[in-house]
Amino acid sequence: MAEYDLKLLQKKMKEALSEDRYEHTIGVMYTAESLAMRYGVDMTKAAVAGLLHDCAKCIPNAQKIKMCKKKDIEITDMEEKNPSLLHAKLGAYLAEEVYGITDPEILSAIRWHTTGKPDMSMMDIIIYMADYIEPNRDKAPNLRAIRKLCFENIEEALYQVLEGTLEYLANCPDMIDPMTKVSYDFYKWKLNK
Ligand code: DGI
Ligand code: FE
Ligand code: FE
Repeated sequence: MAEYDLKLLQKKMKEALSEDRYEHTIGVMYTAESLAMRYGVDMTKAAVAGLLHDCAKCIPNAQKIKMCKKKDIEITDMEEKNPSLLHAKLGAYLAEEVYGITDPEILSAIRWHTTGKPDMSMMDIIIYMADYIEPNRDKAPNLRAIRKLCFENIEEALYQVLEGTLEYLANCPDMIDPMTKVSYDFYKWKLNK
């Protein structure tokens, strides 16, 4: 069983991220731990995934592209147009190669935290939702209700957030990442909507 030095990872994130992004990261870490308590998943792994989920966020976009090309990480057309989307897959790569994380559950949660994907694991869902509801967030609509719902029925909360993301992007449909849409379609089907 891998041991994680959470304090050391925190220190590394403080160096890698802007002040605001670091505050957000700590919020996601604690929120993910709370959701892990509620849903019976490994709290330490949730904390590590929360801490590292945005580890590539503050790399300038041009450099994100360069790094992906150098490391043979696939860049989709959508990511080419909107390179900030790359921070999820580049983050999973850095979590493994730079921060030494080998656990597939943690790496998957980082990889899919921006678009989601169909049939996410509970760890994936927890990081996706903790990112959305952590205490420093204040812009999303309906946050009060979504926060409460996360602790009652997290798949329903996930569905509502995916729906809201698509609604938000509805006036610029070519900005919608295909993965966001297939995630939404999957949960719409799964929850009989
Ligand atoms: O990195 P964070 O800001 O903490 O949060 P995040 O990783 O969820 O990324 C946030 C941005 O990603 C937010 O502005 C919404 C955007 N996003 C999510 N799905 C899509 C998307 N942007 C586009 N263009 N298309 C999507 O499908
Ligand atoms: Fe992110
Ligand atoms: Fe985030």
